[in-house]
Amino acid sequence: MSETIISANLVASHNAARQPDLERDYASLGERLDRRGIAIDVIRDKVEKFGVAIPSWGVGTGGTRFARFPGPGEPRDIFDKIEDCAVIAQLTQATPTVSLHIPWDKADPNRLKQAASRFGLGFDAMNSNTFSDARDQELSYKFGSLSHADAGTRRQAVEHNLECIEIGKTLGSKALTVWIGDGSNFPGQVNFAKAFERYLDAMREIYAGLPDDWRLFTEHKMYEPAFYSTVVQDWGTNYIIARELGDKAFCLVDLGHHAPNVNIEMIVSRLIQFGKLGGFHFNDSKYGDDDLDAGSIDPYRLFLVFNELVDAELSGAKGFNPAHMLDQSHNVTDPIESLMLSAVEVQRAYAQALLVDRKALEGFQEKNDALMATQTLKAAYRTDVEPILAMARLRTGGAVDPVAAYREAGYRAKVAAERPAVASGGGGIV
Ligand SMILES: [Mn+2]
Repeated sequence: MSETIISANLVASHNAARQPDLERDYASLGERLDRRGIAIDVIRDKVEKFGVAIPSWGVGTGGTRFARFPGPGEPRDIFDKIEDCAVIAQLTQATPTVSLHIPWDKADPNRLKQAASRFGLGFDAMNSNTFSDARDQELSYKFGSLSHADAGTRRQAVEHNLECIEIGKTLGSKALTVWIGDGSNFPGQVNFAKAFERYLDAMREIYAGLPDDWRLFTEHKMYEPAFYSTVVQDWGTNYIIARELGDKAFCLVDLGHHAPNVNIEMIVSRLIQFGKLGGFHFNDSKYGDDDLDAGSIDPYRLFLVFNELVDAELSGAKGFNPAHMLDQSHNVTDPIESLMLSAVEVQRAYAQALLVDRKALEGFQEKNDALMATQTLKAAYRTDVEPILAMARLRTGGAVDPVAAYREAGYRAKVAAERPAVASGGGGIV
């Protein structure tokens, strides 16, 4: 039995007070879904099994390139971060794993494993960092890493990624995510083709160091920090990378890493169709890579992404096994609260997508009935699935209302007393 950080008695009394209303709401929704030929318990079971990883860097307060305003009780190190992640997992029962970032989270891997398993947490994909310089690093990444003009700098970046794999092996991770900030800020600064060729050569070396049961995720991002050209800037480039490297290489889609108005759900469909969808970094944005909470700006888009994922799941698309992870920056909210609600939002989109009448949708598509086809999606999206999500949490030991339980527990005030405030800290977002 894993340890819990929030008192189990507190969660139990929180739930007891809400259970009668929840049971009525669940029964009522169950009856309405039954009329649509949907068994509510089947949806709930799938939601209970659905997990999304928490990024270790997400539990600290984020910032912008102008400033960072630290919050109270920020984690001081990876062990504090693991405790914050344990709170999120306990109350939502939706985040069974943590995704580590090296070197930010560097510590004795056996200690890390022990700290996480105390709370029943596992480790998701490892994340390397060659977009900033670590302390005591010999060569700088100011002008790039895996695509750098200098062979020595590329070698250093390759070695770092191989080290991430080694650490991950001890932790039980099964994937490495690589995102680089390489690119240029001025026309003419970099030769596009040469930089990409150098990147591919370096990635081939990293790929060669991957255990047989691991996957390599490459993450594209249109711009920032390189504001003129970026080496891995779009899904087309990312697809080329995955195809060039081999069967263990897949594309990772961060929802904030596209141009405005880009049809992300169609990109997702393409990657599924050609067996190269590796996983997601969920977040939301209004303008660019805003890294806002999942579903906070455009929940319908999140639903449409999940519509593609559920379609692939139900049709048994070959090799379909995407990794789910949040990747957000919390500048003005309590990161634990934002991450709890974001995990729930991702579950919500999944549950809604499970409600799509796919047979009817296919019929409308075949008959070119655009209006009814789109209404079929809307009917699923408009369904308030909150009772399903809350019931899943209740049954698995989470809190019916995670934020309310978290506030009742006074966790933030407690850790604020234990963890001294820091003026600034690592808050990079990728
Ligand atoms: Mn990301």
